Amino acid sequence: MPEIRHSVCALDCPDTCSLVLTVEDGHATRLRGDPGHPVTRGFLCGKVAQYLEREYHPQRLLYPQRRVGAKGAGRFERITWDEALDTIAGRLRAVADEFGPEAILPYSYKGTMGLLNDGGMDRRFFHRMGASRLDRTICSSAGTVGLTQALGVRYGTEPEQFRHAKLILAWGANILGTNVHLWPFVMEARRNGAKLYTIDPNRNRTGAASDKHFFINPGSDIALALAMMHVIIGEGLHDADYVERYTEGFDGLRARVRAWTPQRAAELTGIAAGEIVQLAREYATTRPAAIRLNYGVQRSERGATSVRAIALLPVLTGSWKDVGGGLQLSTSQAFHLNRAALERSDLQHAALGRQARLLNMSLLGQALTTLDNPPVKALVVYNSNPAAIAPNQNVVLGGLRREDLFTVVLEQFQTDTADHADIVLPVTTFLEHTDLYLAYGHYYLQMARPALTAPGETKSNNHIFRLLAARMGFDDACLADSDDDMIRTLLDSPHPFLKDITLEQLEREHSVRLKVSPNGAPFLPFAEGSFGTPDGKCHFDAATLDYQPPLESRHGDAALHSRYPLELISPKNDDSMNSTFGHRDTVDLATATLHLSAADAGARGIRHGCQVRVFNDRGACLLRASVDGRVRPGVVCAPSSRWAKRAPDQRNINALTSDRSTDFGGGPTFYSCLVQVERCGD
Ligand SMILES: Nc1nc2c(c(=O)[nH]1)N[C@H]1C(S)=C(S)[C@@H](COP(=O)(O)OP(=O)(O)OC[C@H]3O[C@@H](n4cnc5c(=O)[nH]c(N)nc54)[C@H](O)[C@@H]3O)O[C@H]1N2
Ligand SMILES: Nc1nc2c(c(=O)[nH]1)N[C@H]1C(S)=C(S)[C@@H](COP(=O)(O)OP(=O)(O)OC[C@H]3O[C@@H](n4cnc5c(=O)[nH]c(N)nc54)[C@H](O)[C@@H]3O)O[C@H]1N2
Ligand code: SF4
Ligand SMILES: [Mo]
Repeated sequence: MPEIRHSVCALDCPDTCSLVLTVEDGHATRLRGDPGHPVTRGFLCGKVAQYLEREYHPQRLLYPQRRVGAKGAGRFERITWDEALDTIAGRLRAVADEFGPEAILPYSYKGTMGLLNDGGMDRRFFHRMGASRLDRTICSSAGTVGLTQALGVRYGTEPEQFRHAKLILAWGANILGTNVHLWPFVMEARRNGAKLYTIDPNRNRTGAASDKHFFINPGSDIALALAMMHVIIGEGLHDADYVERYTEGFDGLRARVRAWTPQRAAELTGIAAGEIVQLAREYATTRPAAIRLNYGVQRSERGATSVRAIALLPVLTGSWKDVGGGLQLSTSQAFHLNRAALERSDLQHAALGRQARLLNMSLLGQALTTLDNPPVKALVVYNSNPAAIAPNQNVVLGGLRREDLFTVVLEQFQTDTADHADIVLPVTTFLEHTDLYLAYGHYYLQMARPALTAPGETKSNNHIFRLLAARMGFDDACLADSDDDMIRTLLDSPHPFLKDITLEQLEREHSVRLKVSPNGAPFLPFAEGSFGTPDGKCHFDAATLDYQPPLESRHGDAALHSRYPLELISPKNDDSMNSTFGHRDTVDLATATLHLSAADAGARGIRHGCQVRVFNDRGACLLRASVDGRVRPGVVCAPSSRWAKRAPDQRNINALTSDRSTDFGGGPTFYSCLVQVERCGD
């Protein structure tokens, strides 16, 4: 008899879907979205609708392995768990003895969003050891700072309320590609007369499906936001009462934006002045107006300030008062789980007598090749594929190929990074282990139990770090906590949003709405101010709100731009998840593509479908040209990220991207990247 089991999609996606699995004789035969979940609403994105292909793929890693070929060559032999754990514990101990424990670096990101397997026993283990700490900046740290500077806290409009909007701005947000469960709410709003506008250098599927698409030059969003404020304040369209009650620094803002005329912004953004005026007026006078801001804008050199400037718009117009107004970048900070007790950073003090050093993950290449006192001698990678996704890939690969670096990789598949490991450990998928899930695109907390048996000798991250702790001889009781102990620890929080939510309730109901508002009423976080600042007000702080074009842009370093005249962006591919699913041929094809304008193609003798070489001073990679109107002249776009090893030159787009940091937050500037393109085949 088929059995129905529940799970939660653990991929790094705002939607965090509730899943329903049909299981027959222990084998999953069907995976679908939970029809009862208010955001999942019974459907899945294309990539996870086919997740069973990945779950049962013949290339799944099932046993521990030891490298027998050169680093990067991908030749391994099977070993036992005992051998693997003994080797790792022995090498880590030797490194700590000779160079100090900070010579050991954990490297992880969001292969899973499950709180235990993302940052549970691993954190306790590395803190107990006194290893270097990793600053997890690769994705959203610039936006995190920008949003916090604006609102004091990182949450916003509920996805369910977008259905009430009359104007929706998708600002650097590919809703259909990266946040598809918002789309039904957008469509419901449109059926009721709402307009959807997209602001993006790349006319992707969402742009093509919108009422109006504004092609904006990469990294110039601050100029657009400031000019919109110029119009809104200049024409008296702001909400004077809201501004008076709940903000500080309006006079400074008024003075600051006076110089930001639409004409000035038009030159920088590439959007005509008349269009900017029209957009500002429409945004300020249509109620409710909701902004879906996503992380695209903050992967540029002024990324944090871009987010901050945009997040001030609904404050200026008082849009936070409206059901269906406001802005969403993330909802994650509403989940006030007890992360401190989960991670136990206090354990560092026992090991080192102080906090361990903090290394920026976006500068991995530099950390592996130039760092001293101590150098990084051991690297433990899990939930991430840095050889494919980290910027400045040639430097990263140089580091990963160091003969004196001991590298452990916990993986489901033999990725580019796993090819560089000394030891590879096979791990479970989210369908096979217990975990607790917050979300960054809605307000439901969810828990999942294993729905399927772990295949081969796979184990969860959380369990592997428990085993490693024992092998190292660490006997702190918290290093032996069970998964359930750790979930209870997370739920042990005094915050009212989590009031009375228990493991037992989550077990029963799978998904529980945070107590953000009574009886499911719309959550209006800033309707009456209540910003997350010390005085509860939003501070415009205009003295620090200004715009300089990115160095790597058409208005930046003129000498560089004359050699590399094209602005490269490498946004997310619709049907994959960063480098996850890189084993699929369809994904490889889509992420081996460079979109360019007919003018830029024609000037270089490039025809649709021919091979091109993209290059700059950091490196080069080979892609297939697509001449298709997705970008304007001067911009090229390569959906990311393929497995580099599948490329003819073993490189992907990150061979081009820069590891220069954003204005705040230490984020990478993937989308501030100047390149040249040449034809190199048919
Ligand atoms: N299908 C799919 N879904 C995903 C992912 C994936 O790889 N594939 N990745 C997940 C992850 S890790 C994340 S962080 C989220 C990210 O989700 P998003 O932030 O939506 O994704 P991005 O592709 O980074 O950027 C969104 C849009 O910003 C545009 N953009 C780039 N530069 C600029 C700019 O300077 N200004 C403006 N206005 N727009 C710009 C891009 O062209 C893109 O269309 O998605 C998650 N979901
Ligand atoms: N050029 C360019 N580069 C980018 C971006 C871009 O837009 N353009 N986006 C950046 C962003 S926003 C992000 S978030 C990063 C994403 O970079 P990563 O976080 O490295 O994401 P993935 O490439 O999806 O790799 C995740 C890996 O974790 C593995 N995994 C899944 N579940 C588990 C588990 O339970 N345990 C273990 N041990 N492994 C597991 C998967 O098999 C997969 O290989 O990429 C960044 N890189
Ligand atoms: S990747 Fe996102 S949209 Fe797709 S199933 Fe997972 S949570 Fe849902
Ligand atoms: Mo991300």
